[in-house]
Amino acid sequence: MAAILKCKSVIGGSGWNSRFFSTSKQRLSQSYKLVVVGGGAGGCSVAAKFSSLLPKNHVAIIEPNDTHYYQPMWTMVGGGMKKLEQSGRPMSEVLPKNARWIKERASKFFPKENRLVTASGEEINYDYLVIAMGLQLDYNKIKGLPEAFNTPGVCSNYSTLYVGNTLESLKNFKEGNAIFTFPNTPVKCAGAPQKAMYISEEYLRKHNKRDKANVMFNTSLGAIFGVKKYADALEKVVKKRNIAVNFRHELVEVKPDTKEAVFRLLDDPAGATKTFKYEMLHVTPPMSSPALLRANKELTNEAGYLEIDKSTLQHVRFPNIFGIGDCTSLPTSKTAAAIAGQNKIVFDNLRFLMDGKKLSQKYDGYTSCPLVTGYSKCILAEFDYDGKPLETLPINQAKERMTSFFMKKELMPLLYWKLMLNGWWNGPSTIRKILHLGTGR
Ligand code: FAD
Ligand code: UQ1
Repeated sequence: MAAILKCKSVIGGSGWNSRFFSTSKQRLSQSYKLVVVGGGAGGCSVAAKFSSLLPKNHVAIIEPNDTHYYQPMWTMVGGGMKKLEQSGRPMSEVLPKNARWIKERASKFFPKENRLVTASGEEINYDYLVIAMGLQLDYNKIKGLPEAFNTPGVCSNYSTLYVGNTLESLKNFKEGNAIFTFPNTPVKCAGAPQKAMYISEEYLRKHNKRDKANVMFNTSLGAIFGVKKYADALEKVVKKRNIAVNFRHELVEVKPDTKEAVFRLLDDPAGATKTFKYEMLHVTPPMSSPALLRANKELTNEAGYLEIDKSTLQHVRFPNIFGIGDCTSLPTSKTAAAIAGQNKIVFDNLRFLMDGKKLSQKYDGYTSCPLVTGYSKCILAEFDYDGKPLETLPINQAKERMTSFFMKKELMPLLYWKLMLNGWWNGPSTIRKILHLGTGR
């Protein structure tokens, strides 16, 4: 009965979706010109662009969540500069009005048959598909988590559930190690683990607890940042602020009873571990491509990411599938800023494909990481696939600046909610070209 009612309500609409038909007594099948899986930063911005191009309800977005979060704000939430509520908006308000929202989880892809099935068993057919499913957080790969988040001092800016613990841990900090971790997997916003640390370090200084704190960055990586220009700047910051950096340390266990964190020493051939006492432990979890995507070997590369061409963003085996954002194989740092650089490429190339034209737009790997170094300063890293800085402003952005901090804290959220999610922000490349006129960058 529910199925029949649903069918009626959509038949009442116009356009593509009127090709609804029942494949069995229980199961409905829907068809769309374009289906977007995921209504996060990438899915929402691409769907907005196509919804203005195509007639009403020719685009469908599959997204199960009620709330859309502006995740970059969680760094500020952790430091008490913003409230968690400010980072979320109802999904119904951010998804394009011209598109149909299928409030479900996609559960299986059949790319050879141009269809997928949702968790409720509904079949969705498409002519074109954009996959924008983000990353999965794997807290449970660390022994003792997530349970230890219910104990003093354990926090994580990466989840709405635990970001509130960060300020709480700082307020309650008495004496001991404040440890900030970086996992042995790709992560979203690779700068965010150390942003949490710089803000916390300044908090402890401001509240006269710094001399009681031993601040340390225990990272699985072998360098503080992947791009030399910004790594050099950050090395000076940690030195100046007396922060210890322990490279090739991977968090493997949290023992809340004894307030100990166990790290695997990645360069030790025998796989030895080292245990640190903590008063505060900020965890950046291991992350992976969503399990459902990883399960489909036709769509993914060996590491489980959606395998797309790094220039055109078209799938390497299925020409009518494109990808955007964190769930893809693109060899660049996974950020919302990168998505701003990708969404016009996906839009143009997919539009060209629909019109039988050549895919001529090429993504250069642009990404950006506003490396907040405290409550008023920021290093604004911007770079491409080759790790070559691609700075928007005609100043040295590797320098800690209040202007960069203001952009990160106040301007970026506006840019995101007002422009990017409506499909009107394609990254700063045009601004950069104007500001760098004559310099060839
Ligand atoms: P997401 O925005 O995560 O969206 C994925 C969507 O897919 C979700 O809505 C999810 O519900 C949906 N989905 C998942 N599985 C399914 C399924 N089976 N069916 C249907 N839908 C599904 N970026 C910056 O540019 N600058 C920053 O300063 C910055 N700081 C950050 C700080 C933190 C603490 C964090 C966590 C992130 C930060 N980022 C920053 C990174 C940025 O938020 C992400 O790169 C960006 O949100 C990725 O967008 P996405 O669309 O790929 O994934
Ligand atoms: C950006 O475009 C963007 O997406 C909206 C972000 O995400 C929040 C960013 O953090 C940054 C830095 C950019 C890049 C934009 C400019 C103006 C440098």
